[in-house]
Amino acid sequence: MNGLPQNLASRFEAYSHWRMQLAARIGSLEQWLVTQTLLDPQSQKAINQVRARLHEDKLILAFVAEFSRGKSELINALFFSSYGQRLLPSSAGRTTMCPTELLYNPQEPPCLHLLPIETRKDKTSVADLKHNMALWTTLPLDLSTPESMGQTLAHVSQLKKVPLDTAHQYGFFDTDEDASKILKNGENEVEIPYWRHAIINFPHPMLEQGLIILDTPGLNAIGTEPELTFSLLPSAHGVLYILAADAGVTKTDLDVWEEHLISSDPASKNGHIVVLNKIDGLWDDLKTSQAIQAEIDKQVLSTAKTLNILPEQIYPLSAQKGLLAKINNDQALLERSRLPELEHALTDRVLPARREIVANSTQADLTALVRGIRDLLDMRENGVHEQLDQLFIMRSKNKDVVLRLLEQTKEEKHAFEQGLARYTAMRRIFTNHTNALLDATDMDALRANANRTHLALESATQTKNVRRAIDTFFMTLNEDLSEAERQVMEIYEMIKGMSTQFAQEFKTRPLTPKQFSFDKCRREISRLQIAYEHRFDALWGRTARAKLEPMQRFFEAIVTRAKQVYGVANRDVENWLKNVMVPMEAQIRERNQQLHRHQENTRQLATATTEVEGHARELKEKLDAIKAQQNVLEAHLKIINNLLMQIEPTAQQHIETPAVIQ
Ligand SMILES: Nc1nc2c(ncn2[C@@H]2O[C@H](COP(=O)(O)OP(=O)(O)OP(=O)(O)O)[C@@H](O)[C@H]2O)c(=O)[nH]1
Ligand SMILES: [Mg+2]
Repeated sequence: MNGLPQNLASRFEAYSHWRMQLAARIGSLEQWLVTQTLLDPQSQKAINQVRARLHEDKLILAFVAEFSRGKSELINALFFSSYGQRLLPSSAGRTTMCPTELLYNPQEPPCLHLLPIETRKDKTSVADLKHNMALWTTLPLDLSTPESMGQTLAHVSQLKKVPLDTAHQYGFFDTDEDASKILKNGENEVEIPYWRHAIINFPHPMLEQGLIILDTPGLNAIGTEPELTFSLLPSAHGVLYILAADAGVTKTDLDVWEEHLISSDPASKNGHIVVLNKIDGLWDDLKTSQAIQAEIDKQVLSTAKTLNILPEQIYPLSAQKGLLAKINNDQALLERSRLPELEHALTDRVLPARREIVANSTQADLTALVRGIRDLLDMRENGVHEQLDQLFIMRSKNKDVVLRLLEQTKEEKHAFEQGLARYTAMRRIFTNHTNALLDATDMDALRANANRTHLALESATQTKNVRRAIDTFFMTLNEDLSEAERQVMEIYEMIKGMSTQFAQEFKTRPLTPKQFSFDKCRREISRLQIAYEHRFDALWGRTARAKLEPMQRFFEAIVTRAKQVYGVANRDVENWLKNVMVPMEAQIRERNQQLHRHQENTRQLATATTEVEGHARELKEKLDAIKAQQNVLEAHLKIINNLLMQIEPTAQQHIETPAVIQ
């Protein structure tokens, strides 16, 4: 046993294995499509992206709580017990001083990246600073002994003393109330965290497979970065909220819960996992195990009532005893710690939810791509049938009939060229809409909106003006999104109209263009707005006078998140624009080639009627080849679909490859 929760580790491994298998299967479909020249460059790019996304998929688990509830201890117990000691520092009082991400990037040696607290002086977000690693201090991580690793990781607890003014500049002790509490002995210096953010690059089996763990400092810590609330926590796939049985649910615990967990999205409250840690404090040798159990049950019920959640969402356990049990391989203590119950919850809830999202998005992307290829093959099949019909008529060797056919193909070609001219005109209109669409949601629009808000903030002296400025920022975002949605609708209707007309004129199957929606982006923006309102009330609800520096920092965190959401929406909309015309263009190309072939054939046959039989044979062979391609395509898709629908993948599972594609 390597100290990992076996069930969680093996299911996580199975999940990565499933992703890799899916990516490999999509890879062989791609290869085959290339050899059959059925893949245009744009579709090849799209299929590549699907594969890349499967490879790069991450699962982010965040641990959130007031200080000293045992977040770091729980992470150690869940993932790092094989090191025989605490890897992440965990001790009484405040310990983790900056948000700490644990991940693995194989492009770098194991190390600890630390972002100096001084970077909080300007408004650049941690997300942006991740692109400028020169500003970070990087320490190598010596994996040979747990002691040296522990020593390096102890940096996340480092503090430094600075004058109060300096602390203000970094966003600490913003309210007068905070400052007076800290400077009680007439000192002028205050202690603040040494680092702003830490990233531990560590080759651990689950991190290697794409798990990212986010350990946070006691979230009620004065001067918490708003970025944590607005960007880091909303992007986590699972959030564990930790309480301690010895402390109960204190006022500050509730503050953390309300500000950081339920405020971001009231509906997601049901997805959170709540841990009631330190139940070993209730273990009393003078009490029966039933009495202890009854005491734990009572605490769970009252916690559920306070948080307004179901008691089943709460996992009472002892992280410390769980860690100890794993280190000493003590099965009885491990069971008593009830840590395995939480491991099961992570396995049964967080992993399947993530898998379903990945499966659905992969399916959606593939469906659009495959529809185009199926249509292309159908068109080819119909084209050959048409030619065979013609040949049948030719068999009569009637000169008049042949001449009429020649005339007919000429007319068809003419009609097609006229259709093409209409298509070119439509492309121009498409470009205009595209520009309007991109203008509405591009980063420049967002930046301009943010700059206007910053200016408004600078001249706002009262809290209500600050609120108005930020409200206007959100209103503009929503208006821009509405405009973008209108443009998307216009583009969609235009392409749909065109393809219906095309299908009627050329007797092809009408294409249904892929739809695009900004719903996800809208949902994220509205989540951000809810989080802003909640946090705003908590931070400035009590004072009438707004303070510029913290306000700007607060607003900048909102902008950072909005930029991330826009970044994803822009990427998606650009992909959609690139791909939405592809099936229709493929149809046009195919029709053009078909007409050309028809004309050639009719002409040849008109002069050398004796070759009719040979030609019919050739066409039948072509038909067989197309049928074979259709079969192979469906066989590939069947495998991929089976994988996508697998509910419970295991690492060992083997998928049979049908004979047609071996
Ligand atoms: N008795 C008992 N103590 C625990 C348990 N889990 C953690 N502790 C102790 O509680 C103290 C705080 O634990 P940490 O893991 O540092 O808590 P944290 O939530 O990470 O705290 P910050 O990093 O300060 O935000 C440490 O002394 C731990 O040993 C537990 O299950 N039982
Ligand atoms: Mg900690």
